[in-house]
Amino acid sequence: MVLNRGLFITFEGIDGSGKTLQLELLTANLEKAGLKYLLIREPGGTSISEQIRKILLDRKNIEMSAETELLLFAAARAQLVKQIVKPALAEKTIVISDRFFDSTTAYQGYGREMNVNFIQNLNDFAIQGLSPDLTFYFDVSVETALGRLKDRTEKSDRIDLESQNFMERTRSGYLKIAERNPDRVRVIDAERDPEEIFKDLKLQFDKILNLVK
Ligand code: Z5A
Repeated sequence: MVLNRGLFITFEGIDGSGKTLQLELLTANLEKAGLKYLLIREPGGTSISEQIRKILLDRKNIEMSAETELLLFAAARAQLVKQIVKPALAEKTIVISDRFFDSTTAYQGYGREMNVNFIQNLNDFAIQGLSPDLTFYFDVSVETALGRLKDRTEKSDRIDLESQNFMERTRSGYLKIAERNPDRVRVIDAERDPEEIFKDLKLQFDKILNLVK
């Protein structure tokens, strides 16, 4: 694969899947190897998108409608893509994002049971022709995820307060996304120990780095 721009990699999974821990392990590894990368998270990553993040995750905003939530995630992403991701990729940077458009399809589309086709069109509008080169989806059962999160109740945000059924629908949404995008989405069994998961992730990541070198 020869890319005339940098590499865009996204990490996805339900809350408690351990993707953030894996991101930390991966970026520590990239630093050791002296590779330049840009780490971003969604929603967020620009001043405007971080302001939107606060509104989205604030537990006080319980009255937020599903439509408002969807549009705010899309708005935060549109700003991030235009202001940060596209310029970084044009400079051949490796951009790694903790969540991207699959989160909207999985959480708002499948979790909230909104129209998935409409959401995909909205995602397309927000990303202006950009798509990740590779997505790592960390798959865990809802029971495992909840077990990992049980000590985190005080830090819970508005979306963390959703029901177990919502999490089940979101997880099965992710599995559908992976099935429909086999070239882009790699499913990682995230039920294992962090070290074992990382070995798997690193192997796959190194392969893609070698391909674009
Ligand atoms: N959201 C949305 O609805 N629509 C969208 O379009 C977008 C997002 C972009 C953002 O929250 C929320 O917005 C998120 C989805 C929604 N809500 N939910 N729910 P965030 O950015 O604050 O957080 P997050 O991305 O959901 O998750 P996180 O806090 O970064 O957690 P994580 O990545 O799932 O896992 P972790 O922090 O790496 O691990 C969780 C715990 O498990 C921690 O104590 C670890 O030490 C432990 N852990 C990790 N791996 C393991 C293994 N392998 N074994 C045992 N224990 C482990």
